[in-house]
Amino acid sequence: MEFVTAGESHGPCLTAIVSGVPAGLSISERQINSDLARRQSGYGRGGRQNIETDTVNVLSGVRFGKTLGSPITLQVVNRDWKNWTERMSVFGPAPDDLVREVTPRPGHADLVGVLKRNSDDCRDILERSSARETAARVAAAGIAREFLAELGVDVFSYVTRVGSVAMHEDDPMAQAATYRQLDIETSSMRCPDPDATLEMEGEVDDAKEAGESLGGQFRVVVTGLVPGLGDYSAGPRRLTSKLGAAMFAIPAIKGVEFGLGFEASRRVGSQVHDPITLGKDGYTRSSNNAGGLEGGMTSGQPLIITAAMKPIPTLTKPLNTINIDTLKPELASKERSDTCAVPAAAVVAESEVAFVLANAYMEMFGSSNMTDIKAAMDAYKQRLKTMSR
Ligand code: EPS
Repeated sequence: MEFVTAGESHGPCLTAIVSGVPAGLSISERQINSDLARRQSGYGRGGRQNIETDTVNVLSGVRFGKTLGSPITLQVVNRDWKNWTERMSVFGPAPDDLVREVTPRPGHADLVGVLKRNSDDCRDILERSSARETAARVAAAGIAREFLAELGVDVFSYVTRVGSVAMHEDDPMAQAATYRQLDIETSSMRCPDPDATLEMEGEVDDAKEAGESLGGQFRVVVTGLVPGLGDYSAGPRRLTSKLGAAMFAIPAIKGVEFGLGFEASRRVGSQVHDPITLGKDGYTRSSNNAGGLEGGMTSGQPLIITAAMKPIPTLTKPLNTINIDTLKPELASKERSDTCAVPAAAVVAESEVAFVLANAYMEMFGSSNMTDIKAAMDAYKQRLKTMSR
């Protein structure tokens, strides 16, 4: 399963084409729309989210609610486009009164992008490097999520840190899969701890007041996985490498940890590795410090990935930059932006992870149609049962 997205932040729409989807998978617009709404949520988002109510139009590849096995086209219309028709016109000369973006924002793709593309307008770059594009990814991954749901796999995320405020967890690897999704989704920061949520909101208020932006950390948790997805036999086939690449494909992600992550490097072996035991359903572990990955494969325990997001580069109290026209020092441009988008980034990360896992399932159990895939998975599960009896 592959996807490609297209579309500028203030163009007419965002589009995603998802290919390689098995036939016979039930798709619901409602489910994709609820993921799109979650991506728009979070305390600290900017004015754009008041303009947009992202919803998906499914334009190909689905008939009577089920996938055909042909490419699926998904469209998310940009409601803000109506305010940008002249500045973002597809054809015709640029308007005489066009104001070019000439003060690149440190931390964004603006400067390196204009150098690379030989452009005199940072807007040529920022329209695509904007995290608005992630709406298309979330829509695309809606297909992967439906696929995983049919195989009994659930993907969720929660925010653990915003700036200097961290949610307290005694043993994150033991707790991560136990949070109630209702508690996460009803928190304005998508954090299951109500006290931490309030503190995070305060942190956002202070940052906004100071013209600052904030990053943070979140975890993606996946339950219901079969053991053995991925491979140990070659580096690029390790699920860890694929998941790592997918996480770093999200704008602003600066660090990714699997399971205990960096903490594992500080402990002795016996305090890291998860003892193997036999439970009623076969082999299991008495802890999950590995975060569900061993030897580049799923262990059958919940997959737990933690990621760190840097603060958004657009500041209302901007940093110094150089005007690319005059080559004189100036303050960076003040694009409308978010103070904090960590809760949204966590939803995007769910999407990236879902795509990787959907592919890992198809690699193992086939890709033509859901009936055959489920039969292959059931046979595999049956064999695992007999191996632990
Ligand atoms: C975003 C839409 C954008 C930004 C944000 C993400 O809207 P606009 O640029 O029209 O205000 O709010 O983009 C960035 C954080 C960024 O760095 O580019 C969205 O829909 O997620």
